[in-house]
Amino acid sequence: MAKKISLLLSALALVITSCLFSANPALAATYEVKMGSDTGMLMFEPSTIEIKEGDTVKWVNNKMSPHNVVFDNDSVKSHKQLVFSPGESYETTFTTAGEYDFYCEPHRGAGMVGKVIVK
Ligand SMILES: [Cu+2]
Repeated sequence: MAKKISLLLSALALVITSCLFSANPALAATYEVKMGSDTGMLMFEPSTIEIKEGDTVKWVNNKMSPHNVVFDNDSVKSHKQLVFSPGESYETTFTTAGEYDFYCEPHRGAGMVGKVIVK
């Protein structure tokens, strides 16, 4: 009788353990970066963003347009076409870990630069 109970308990433990270890699939996320701060500063907000491989950065036009997003020597990630209206946006998905610097062409001299860190 005792043996039967212990067998039942170990079976139960196995079921619980397998439930705990069935990990959720990692869902890709989208992170927003404002182009122009809420206070009207010529900057990306946040200027540095840390994401994971497969995640997407969405740049949303906010204030002080026109803006664009340029990654040096990378026409795939860049969005050179200027945005003028609030709410206009660009998206880039990052599939490879690394650090990616970008800037806004009209306002680079004013310090409107940013960085995407992909882990
Ligand atoms: Cu700009």
